[in-house]
Amino acid sequence: MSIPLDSSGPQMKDYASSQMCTWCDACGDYGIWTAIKKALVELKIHPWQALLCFDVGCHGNMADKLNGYRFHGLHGRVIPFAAGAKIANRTLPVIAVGGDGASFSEGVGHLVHAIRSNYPIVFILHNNANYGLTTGQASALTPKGQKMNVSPNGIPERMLPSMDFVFSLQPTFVARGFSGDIPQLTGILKEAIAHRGFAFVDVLQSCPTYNHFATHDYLLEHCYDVGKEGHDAKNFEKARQLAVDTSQRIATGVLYRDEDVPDFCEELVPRKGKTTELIEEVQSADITRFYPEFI
Ligand SMILES: Cc1ncc(C[n+]2csc(CCOP(=O)(O)OP(=O)(O)O)c2C)c(N)n1
Repeated sequence: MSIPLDSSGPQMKDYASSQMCTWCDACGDYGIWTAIKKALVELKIHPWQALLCFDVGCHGNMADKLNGYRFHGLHGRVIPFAAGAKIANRTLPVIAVGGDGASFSEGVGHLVHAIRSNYPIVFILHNNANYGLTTGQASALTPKGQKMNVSPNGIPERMLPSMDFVFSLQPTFVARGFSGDIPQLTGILKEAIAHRGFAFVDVLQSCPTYNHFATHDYLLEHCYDVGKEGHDAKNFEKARQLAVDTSQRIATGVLYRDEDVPDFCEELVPRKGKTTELIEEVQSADITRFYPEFI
């Protein structure tokens, strides 16, 4: 993908917004918010050179907490918005941000097709294992038996095995980060932005108000960096195993990457050889002659 570079580069303050953050004290959203800005700054991408798309939820409230081109859509629908924008203008890095509720329930179909289509966008999953904004209901990623606000007897359903599910769809980039490790997450996001196709980044985040099972301290104790243990991110089976087995330790870092698969835009025959982008080809057309047919 082509990332517009500017040797002068932005600074963190260029991404600052005048809106106050409203997340709870110690929410993992602060760490993810910081890592997104740091990754863009370190890649020398100015706020006007990227598009950030947000789902609805606590994470989605980031939409006005940073400066730049941002789109705040409907619950569960961030991926189609982001993919559409990317298809219209392939020169633009596009980052979509969604919660685990939105992404593995309301919008799970979009995630399936984004991976299958290999849309060249980054998808950051704010994985707090619950529906945060609506006050702590269970999501598909809440463990079975866990007591939640409106489930005092514990969750009756099995947890959706999200990573196994993602790997079953033949992804081209899968990473996992932790909201408490901002330097590592910044590096992961930089690699995701540079990836050729769809980059799935699962970020385990603390939710001190509603998630009392995978707390910041628990994640801090269990997460380790696979990059420091010599993991080969080309090894699909090993990556899948590392992603799925979190019983003893939780593998973080870039787990899997395949840069040899063409992305969705590269596969579009009508776009082959075009030097323009779709947004440059928009023309006004006179459709008044069709009115009588529909009135
Ligand atoms: C289609 C639809 N269903 C439900 C809602 C209500 N709703 C808004 S935010 C939210 C919870 C979001 O949870 P998640 O996606 O996990 O994000 P988080 O708040 O945890 O960051 C829900 C259920 C909605 N706005 N639209």
